Amino acid sequence: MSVKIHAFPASPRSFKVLLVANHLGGDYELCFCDLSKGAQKSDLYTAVNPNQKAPAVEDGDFRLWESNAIIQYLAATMPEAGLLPADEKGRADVARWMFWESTSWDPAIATIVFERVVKGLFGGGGPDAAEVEKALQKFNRVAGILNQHLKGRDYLCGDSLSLADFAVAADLSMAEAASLPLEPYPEIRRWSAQLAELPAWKATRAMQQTPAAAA
Ligand SMILES: N[C@@H](CCC(=O)N[C@@H](CS)C(=O)NCC(=O)O)C(=O)O
Repeated sequence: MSVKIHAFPASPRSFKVLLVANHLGGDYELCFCDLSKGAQKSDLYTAVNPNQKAPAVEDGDFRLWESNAIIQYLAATMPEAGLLPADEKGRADVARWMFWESTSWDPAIATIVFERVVKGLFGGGGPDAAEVEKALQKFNRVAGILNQHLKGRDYLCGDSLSLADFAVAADLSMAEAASLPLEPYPEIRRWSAQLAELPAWKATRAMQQTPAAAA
């Protein structure tokens, strides 16, 4: 793997891509996309990702955006890491949780993170209580599903770590900062604590703390 990863390590979607890249141990070049300075809106970056959002990847002249598509691509370049099951049903199971992440889990958490953390950091004012309340209701609905699924399981899919664990757990990288209400979900707390012990998680966390230094 030798790709350019455009990312803002503090944000959960960028965290997800860097986490997988770090786990795969590949050599990549981090291109710091400073969302706090509007770097995602530059002409140069817009040519890479017309959505003007991070993350994005360049592998030669191949450009890819959408964090789940990116991690799928990275994992596919290193099948020996075993993050994508070899069998159809196993792969479908991983895909199911990744789609669930982008349609249910990420939107609920992203709103809470935006209202409680991002707005404050980027000078957008205080949290909108009604938005937070709506997002918390969504969060509790989907967190209940995840918590139930994790009962008796170490990983989301099968008996080993997969891309699904990384995709879903990455959204919790801001759990503390955004005061996500995880107390009623012991299985989620157990599972995410286990992922947080991975060397790749620790390495990515360190990049989050000093994003500019890592760039
Ligand atoms: N579905 C996209 C979401 C990307 C996204 O919304 N990124 C946010 C940061 S986490 C962003 O770049 N926001 C900047 C903006 O909207 O101006 C993915 O998973 O890659």
